[in-house]
Amino acid sequence: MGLVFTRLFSFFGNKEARILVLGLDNAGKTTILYRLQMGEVVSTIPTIGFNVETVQYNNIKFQVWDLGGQTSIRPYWRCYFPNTQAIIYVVDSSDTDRLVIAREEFHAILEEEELKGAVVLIFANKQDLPGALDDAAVTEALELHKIKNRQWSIFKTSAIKGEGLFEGLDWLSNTLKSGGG
Ligand SMILES: Nc1nc2c(ncn2[C@@H]2O[C@H](COP(=O)(O)OP(=O)(O)OP(=O)(O)O)[C@@H](O)[C@H]2O)c(=O)[nH]1
Ligand SMILES: [Mg+2]
Repeated sequence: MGLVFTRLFSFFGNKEARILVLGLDNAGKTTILYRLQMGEVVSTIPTIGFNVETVQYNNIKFQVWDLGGQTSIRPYWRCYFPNTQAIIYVVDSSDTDRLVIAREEFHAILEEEELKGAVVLIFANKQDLPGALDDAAVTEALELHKIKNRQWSIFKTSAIKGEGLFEGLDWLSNTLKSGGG
């Protein structure tokens, strides 16, 4: 009860949400973070550790944590799991060779007890690249139909062109406002 109250209070009182941005290295997570925060494409280097920024949108203050996705640092993702309302899972839709790994990492995240209540937004990123799979194909490849007891949605994005990102945040803020996460 105490915990529920605290969460409701922090949510509706301050309208804050803690969001983790996860996905394989090179998926575009850091590019997305700064696109959302500054509205610009920044040049990135692979993230060792994390970046965290606040994004104010639709009356919600999103505290967005962008974690490095390299194989050797993925085990540290779990340090950031507690008190997370939502996950943005970013996929490089043109990196078809690694979609199997992306799927495995994704389903491992869904199994995590601490993330049981988190809603999930999937970004099928890099839609501007030739050969990028569309949202239906990424849905299939990630086996999203297997998701149970959780609100989720997928959006086609291009962080470089700035497409699809705020449509995803719209879905996220509406879902969180109506009690998800
Ligand atoms: N064409 C294209 N390139 C993109 C897009 N989003 C990101 N990139 C590029 O992909 C590369 C990796 O982007 P990052 O944002 O650094 O990837 P990351 O997911 O943060 O990678 P890690 O920090 O290693 O986990 C960069 O060269 C970006 O410019 C996109 O939508 N389209
Ligand atoms: Mg990064």
